[in-house]
Amino acid sequence: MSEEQEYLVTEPRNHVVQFTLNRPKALNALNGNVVSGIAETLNAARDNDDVRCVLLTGGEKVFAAGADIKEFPTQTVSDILLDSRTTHWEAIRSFPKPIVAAVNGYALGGGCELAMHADIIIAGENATFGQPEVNLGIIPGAGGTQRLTKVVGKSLAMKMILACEFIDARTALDSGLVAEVTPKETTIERALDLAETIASKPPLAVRIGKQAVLKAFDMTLENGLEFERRAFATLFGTEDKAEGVAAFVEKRKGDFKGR
Ligand code: DAK
Repeated sequence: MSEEQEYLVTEPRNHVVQFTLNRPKALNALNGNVVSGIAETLNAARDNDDVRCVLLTGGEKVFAAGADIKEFPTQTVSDILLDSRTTHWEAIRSFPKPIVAAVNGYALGGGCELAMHADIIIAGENATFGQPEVNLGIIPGAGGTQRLTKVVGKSLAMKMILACEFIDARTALDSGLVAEVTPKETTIERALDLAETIASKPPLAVRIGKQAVLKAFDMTLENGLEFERRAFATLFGTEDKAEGVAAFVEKRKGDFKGR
């Protein structure tokens, strides 16, 4: 991986695109180029039927130490309000296919927020999560106050956001922020295996399953259950459902087309 490339996009497994942050000297700080690179990659992956799952990682040492603070001194209120990064974050938020994050080392500020945009986080034993923006006189700006609180609860979120205390991988696991903790050497491999497994499933069911789970965050239980009922019924009309059921009955592996 060349030092000049601030990120790398690869296709390490069938139907899986991997986005690797690559600014190790700046602890993978998310500058404008990288944030727009993530959005562009996801927009392309969204429109490519061959892509069924995305893996986000920063490698074995660090995920991302937040937005690039060195871009902050010249930024004004209107710069931030009109910042194209808001559109880029929206592209990440609304990406309809599954995202798995492999997090080693620091995931701070925008880095923690980026990880929380993933649907599943696999953390290395060396992972450290935090939202230290208050140290800079600001607050999290890419959903951290909302998503972290919904995932880990009020008290821990307040401790992380107001006192800027970091949490380690085990605490992240105990609080539900991450799905698994692995040795740092195997985090990416485990996340890739998971991404490949997801990519082998019926794509429409996976996509609608993601949508339905996310509804739990912003709908009442009643509305969420109604969404689920309708989505469940809709999937009964798909070719993938016919193939999945036939494959089960015939004791073979399903061949899913996403239709
Ligand atoms: N930005 C730029 N450079 C960074 C950086 C960052 N966030 N974090 C680290 N670096 C750089 C350091 O400046 C240093 O560079 P050199 O001095 O060698 O040139 C190099 O990475 C190594 O860092 P340290 O020497 O500090 O390494 P340590 O091991 O001593 O400390 C640390 C590691 C992660 C604890 C420390 O670097 C640190 O506290 N970093 C800052 C963490 C932070 O405050 N993160 C939050 C940033 S604010 C937006 C949405 C969201 C956001 C912004 C806009 N919109 C929708 C518009 C998000 C905001 C943020 O994330």
